[in-house]
Amino acid sequence: MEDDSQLRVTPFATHWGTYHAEVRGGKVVGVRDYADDPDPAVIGPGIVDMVEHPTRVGRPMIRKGFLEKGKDSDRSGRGREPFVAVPWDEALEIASGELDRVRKAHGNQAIFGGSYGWGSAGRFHHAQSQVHRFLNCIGGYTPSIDTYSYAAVSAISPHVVGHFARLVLNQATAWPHIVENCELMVMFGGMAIKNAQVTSGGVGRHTTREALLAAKRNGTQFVSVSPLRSDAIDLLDADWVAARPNSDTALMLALAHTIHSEGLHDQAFLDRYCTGFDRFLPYLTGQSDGQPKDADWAAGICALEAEMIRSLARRMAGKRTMITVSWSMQRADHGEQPGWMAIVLAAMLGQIGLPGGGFGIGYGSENGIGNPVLPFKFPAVPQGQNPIAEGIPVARISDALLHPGEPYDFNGRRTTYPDLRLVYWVGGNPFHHHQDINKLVSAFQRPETIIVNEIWWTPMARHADIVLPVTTVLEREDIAMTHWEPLIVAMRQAVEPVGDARHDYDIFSGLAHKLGVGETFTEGRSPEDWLRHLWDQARQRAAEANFELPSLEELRAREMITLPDPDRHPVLLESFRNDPEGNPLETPSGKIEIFSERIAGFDYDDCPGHPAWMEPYEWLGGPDAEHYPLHLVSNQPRTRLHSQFDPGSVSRASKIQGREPMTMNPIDAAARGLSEGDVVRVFNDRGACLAGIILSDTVMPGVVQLSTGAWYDPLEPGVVGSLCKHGNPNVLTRDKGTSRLGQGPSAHSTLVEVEKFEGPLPPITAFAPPPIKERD
Ligand SMILES: Nc1nc2c(c(=O)[nH]1)N[C@H]1C(S)=C(S)[C@@H](COP(=O)(O)OP(=O)(O)OC[C@H]3O[C@@H](n4cnc5c(=O)[nH]c(N)nc54)[C@H](O)[C@@H]3O)O[C@H]1N2
Ligand SMILES: Nc1nc2c(c(=O)[nH]1)N[C@H]1C(S)=C(S)[C@@H](COP(=O)(O)OP(=O)(O)OC[C@H]3O[C@@H](n4cnc5c(=O)[nH]c(N)nc54)[C@H](O)[C@@H]3O)O[C@H]1N2
Ligand SMILES: [Mo]
Repeated sequence: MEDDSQLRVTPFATHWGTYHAEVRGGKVVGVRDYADDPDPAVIGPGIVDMVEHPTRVGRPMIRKGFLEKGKDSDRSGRGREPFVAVPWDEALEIASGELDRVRKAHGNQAIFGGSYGWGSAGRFHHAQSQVHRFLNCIGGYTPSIDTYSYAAVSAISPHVVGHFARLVLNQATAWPHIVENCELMVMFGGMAIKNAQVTSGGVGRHTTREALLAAKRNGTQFVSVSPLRSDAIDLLDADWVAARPNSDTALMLALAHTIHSEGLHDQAFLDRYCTGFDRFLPYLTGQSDGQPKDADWAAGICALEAEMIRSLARRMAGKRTMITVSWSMQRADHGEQPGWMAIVLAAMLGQIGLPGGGFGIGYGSENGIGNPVLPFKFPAVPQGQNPIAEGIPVARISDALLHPGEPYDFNGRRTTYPDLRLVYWVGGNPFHHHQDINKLVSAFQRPETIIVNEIWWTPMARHADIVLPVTTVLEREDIAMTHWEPLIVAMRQAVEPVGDARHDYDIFSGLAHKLGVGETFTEGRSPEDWLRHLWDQARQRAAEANFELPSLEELRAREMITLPDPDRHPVLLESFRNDPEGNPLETPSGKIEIFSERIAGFDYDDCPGHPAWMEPYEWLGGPDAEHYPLHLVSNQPRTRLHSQFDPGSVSRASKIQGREPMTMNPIDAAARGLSEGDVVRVFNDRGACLAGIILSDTVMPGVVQLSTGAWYDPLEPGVVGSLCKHGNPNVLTRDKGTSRLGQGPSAHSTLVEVEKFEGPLPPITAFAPPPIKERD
């Protein structure tokens, strides 16, 4: 018998790192960082007190009004009414009954299963795969298209250079080439090391910091264009270009203008590898609209010195230059433009396809970008076929719920929103991630039924009708394997499931059985059978690419294995450069499209046929700045992944009087009589939240920085427009697509005002469970 008081350590993986859980007496008491990790994430220990946290859902729960009246309940009770605990079988009976009712009465397209979100690492218990597979087994669902991470740039990328994930991300020039060859790295959006804590699917060694420092030692110079000095680590000695937020496209145009007007561009590269420079040039020079896009013009837009812009352009033309663009930049109004313009600028420098030159989109946004990608794909849980072809752009969820049947444009198509009656959300938290939460609250009062599988009482769970409790990674067996990282981890169960929590797989098996498709969903496999099945496939695929993977037994015995470095480290577009006719791009012309006939053919005023500067709907250079003079940077949090573990120790330690910290420049604070540690009200016409003040000159004047992820905590639950007591910036952001082309989220175009919060501070309630009633 195992001695219960002994310390056990078991391996597991998360999106932010690889760990051993320390377990004593059946409880998780600590985590140890992966020994070979040179730069472990700060996020790690946040998991320890979350396993048995009071916010664990624990038992299946139904909103009181829904339990009584089902689809005819008062839907404004969501987020407000108490929940009632019910036995598993009853919960599954009610949930499967609703799925069946909706698909029969309204068709499967009335079920929204897009269910965006990151869930947890692990190949089998992958929340999105599980929900999609299940819904496909019962006839399909309305899916969502693209990601919150990079919807705008991934929509435009195939028109101008090629598939975003397959080409721009997977073939990103690997760090060793940058270290060896890059002389100047110009980083639009900086390269926030806080974000490189994370890779979707798991991280072994955190390599971004050491790669940057190796480049620095090798003589690379850095320029960081960002509202935050902290977006480049101090040791890089980067030149900080504090351009007005959202003005990057204008800055890039001006760099291009100087390069062209001084004859520093590579005409031979443009002729051989690109189309449409001649159609773009009249815009650049001002021949077509009377406004040269020169440094003097951009200086006014970006609030920078024209001479600085000119000298940066000359430096870029004189060196092996890598232009990088963070994903943040395209989560802004007209977010399609900066990525496209960066490609055009790099094409004018003529270094695309050379090691250490050209462009990259997403270095630092995740650790995996710039890692040599494995030359084979790991298997995933098969999702089956979805008979419902039409999906909605991922960030159009509120519009879809509020405007069924209404038309909208998306990437060259004009279609209508479906009539959604039931929402099934698994592994995501839209009350964290979606813009304009007040609009979302009213949107989520529309569907007849909302089902959520969740581990914790997140704001999404609190706004559901049926909440089914799920296990954490520490309560199940899995395998972490992703082509971004050479480390494969046998994730072992550390503790028994907490309360009545079940795996998503078991929940969907139960629902599938009730709906008569149990066998179709499970294929007769237990979770362990599925793991073996996936691992067998992984071994086979690896073997075909000449990588040898051990048996599952051996993997578990060794706990984790590191695959050898692939022979080839990619240089983005190298093969195209070497032989453009033999290796044409997947664009209509087979070349880099500086002017796109296809995009021009869509005839969108918010995304013309070549990259262009268009004012964002809201920015410091526009009229709204008169009332709301501060630009809000709602970037990714350092202390957590999105909203995950917000009630955990690491995130909580960062709060100020319990509120999410907001960093502002001392000049702006002084103008408002604010001091470090004050609680403020941050507001605009869309909403308001509280936040705690940190003063720092690492934030440029005119900008405030409030990370995403504080659990939405309305003063008046369920009420549209309520103050968020805690500091979720998405009560302030606008819910508008980047353009009709990408329809991506545009959170980074937001203006606010800040004032001292007077009066007694309302207590935080998001970190306690909602009211729960026992059955009468
Ligand atoms: N203002 C603003 N908003 C933003 C952004 C921004 O820059 N600014 N960024 C956007 C971006 S890029 C993204 S990717 C999104 C992220 O948005 P999300 O991915 O929705 O955020 P998470 O907090 O990671 O939500 C994951 C949820 O899954 C749950 N979960 C974890 N494991 C499991 C599991 O095994 N099963 C089930 N059923 N649930 C599980 C967690 O408890 C958590 O509630 O946010 C977006 N929102
Ligand atoms: N710790 C941690 N890491 C994460 C995540 C997390 O939640 N936590 N989430 C992961 C996910 S899902 C994603 S998609 C990536 C996102 O990666 P990014 O999109 O790169 O991340 P952000 O933190 O939103 O933004 C990076 C920086 O861009 C700057 N910025 C904002 N607006 C502008 C602008 O208009 N111009 C310029 N020049 N700069 C601007 C901000 O100062 C910000 O710090 O991060 C991943 N990494
Ligand atoms: Mo993301």
